[in-house]
Amino acid sequence: MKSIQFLCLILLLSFGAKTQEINLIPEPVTLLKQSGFFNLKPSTTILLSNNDPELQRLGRVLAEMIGTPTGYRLPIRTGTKTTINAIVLVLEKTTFQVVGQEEGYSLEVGRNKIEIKAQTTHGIFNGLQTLIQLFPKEIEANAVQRVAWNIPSVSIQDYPRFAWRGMLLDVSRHFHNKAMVKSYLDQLAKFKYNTFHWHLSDDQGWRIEIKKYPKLTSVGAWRVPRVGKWWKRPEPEENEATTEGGFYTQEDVKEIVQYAKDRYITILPEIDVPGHSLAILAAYPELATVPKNFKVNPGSEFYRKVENSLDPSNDKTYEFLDGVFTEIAQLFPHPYIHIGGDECYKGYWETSNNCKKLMEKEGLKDTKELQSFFVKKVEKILQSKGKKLIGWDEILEGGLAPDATVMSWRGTKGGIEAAKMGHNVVMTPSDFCYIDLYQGDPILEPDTYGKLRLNKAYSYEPSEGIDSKYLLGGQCNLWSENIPNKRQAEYMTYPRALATAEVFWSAKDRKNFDGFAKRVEAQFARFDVAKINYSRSMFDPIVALVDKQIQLNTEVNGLDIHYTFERGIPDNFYPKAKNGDKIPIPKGADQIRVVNYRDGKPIGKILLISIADLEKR
Ligand code: TNX
Repeated sequence: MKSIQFLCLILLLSFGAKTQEINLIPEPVTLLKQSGFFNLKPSTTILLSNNDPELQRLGRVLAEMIGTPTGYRLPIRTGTKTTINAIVLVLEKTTFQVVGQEEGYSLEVGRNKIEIKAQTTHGIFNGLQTLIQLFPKEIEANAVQRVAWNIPSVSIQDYPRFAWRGMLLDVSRHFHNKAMVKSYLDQLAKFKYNTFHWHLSDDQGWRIEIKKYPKLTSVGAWRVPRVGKWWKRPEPEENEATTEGGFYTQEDVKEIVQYAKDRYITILPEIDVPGHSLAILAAYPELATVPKNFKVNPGSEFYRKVENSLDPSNDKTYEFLDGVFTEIAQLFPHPYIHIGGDECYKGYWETSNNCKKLMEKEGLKDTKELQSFFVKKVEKILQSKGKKLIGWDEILEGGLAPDATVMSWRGTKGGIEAAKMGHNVVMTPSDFCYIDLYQGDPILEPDTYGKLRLNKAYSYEPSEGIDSKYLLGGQCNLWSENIPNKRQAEYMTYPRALATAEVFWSAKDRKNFDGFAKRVEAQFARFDVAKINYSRSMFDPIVALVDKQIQLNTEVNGLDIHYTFERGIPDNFYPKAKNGDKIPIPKGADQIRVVNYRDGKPIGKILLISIADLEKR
């Protein structure tokens, strides 16, 4: 009898051991694995250290997160009496003596209880996200699952490296509705993002109700329906119905701001001016240097051919912006408003008499200084609403506004320069942080601009060349020219947003790509349960022409590469290459097919590319 009990115990422990895998993203500052696990039962109590209303809310949030997939209705109690079989949330002012302490937390999982301690409810919230990631993946389900709810014993101390951990979503190029935005925020919160940069206006659509300027949405939010290659789509026809688009009412915005706040995410609204303003001009043509019958752009080529910049010499422009920013400032609690400032085409300013006159009067030597004049005036408008200005790094050109913060996207130099001048910076260099770019071979991916693989996104080091005093943090950006829907938004966001989450949260010395890739894969399984899309492009072959030979590579370790120059579909019986091998091109070869295998199973897509294409690259 004894030996059977013993056997059962061994089985139980080994079952427990199987669930012991810990795959947290972002990686915590310190993590100590211990033996054993906590088993969650229907009787497990959520114990809150005090009556703080927000702590109480978080207790209910936790009960709900656990309730749906487990089917358990965990009781919630308040008190300090030590208990067993409890998840204890302790809000106390004992300080972490570290940077980012406001968001820090400790998490102890023992056999008898789980305890999260933090000095702020934001810290508690972060601890909860980590705790959920320690659960079996089925915790992500939205219906009851039958699994043992074991949580591996562990001791974690954690806090962020940077205070600003952002994600931009462009809702102009393609409109993404309220439900999509909420779902997107749900995911961001899991990876400890705390800033949602909402790109609300651009040439292809204005997306937020402004009561004072109703045409912004009745006209500016709608365009003619088009599909096809972005920038090559047929232009709007005269009198064609504008049926594609959408916008958020102010009630929607309030709801989303609150939804984000409940997840410890603040929303940074962006109104992109003075360039990228075609949707504004479609609604209010009088704000252009030469008013015309402007049309919201449907993805056709127009840059430089059609004016898309506001007239900086017109008082009405500033009156308009004052009206818009009054309402924006009231809707969004974020201390900043993003005014864009990027890629402003100034060709029409150059030929405008009013602009020339203004430049002469103000002693502005070129249109870059004219844009700087504009931005400085906008900064005053924002300040009058109690807001700080942030803009893309173009706002450096022609002179930076006195208190402006710079978002560095054209590489890192804008950020470096601004920080040297004593301005705050947020880093989002396109070659590391633009998740609208190709994540695998362009032949296998939807059209976009440049390339950004997962390992490159992961390799980013934000502090290079920048005094940490001015470095607020960074973000990654999902521009949506080629993001028609939620599934594609998720495909482009994950896994690269996991890399960025770690870049901006985790300690520098904890970074390790191989370990990260393994954790990403575990996260994929959780996404599957949560029905969130993601890209598996990190498993795809990488093919290049080097020294007149074909070089084969993989992005992650441990894959076998199989290939053929003949007309067959390669599998693991075909020739095998090692990572980095260079293969001579056989005479007459016009194409190569490559596929990766792992442990005898195909993984990733089959890549077919012509030698001619490779030569062109
Ligand atoms: C540049 S980043 C832009 C966006 C595009 C993006 C595409 C920035 C400030 N401007 O308008 O969508 O590239 O990658």
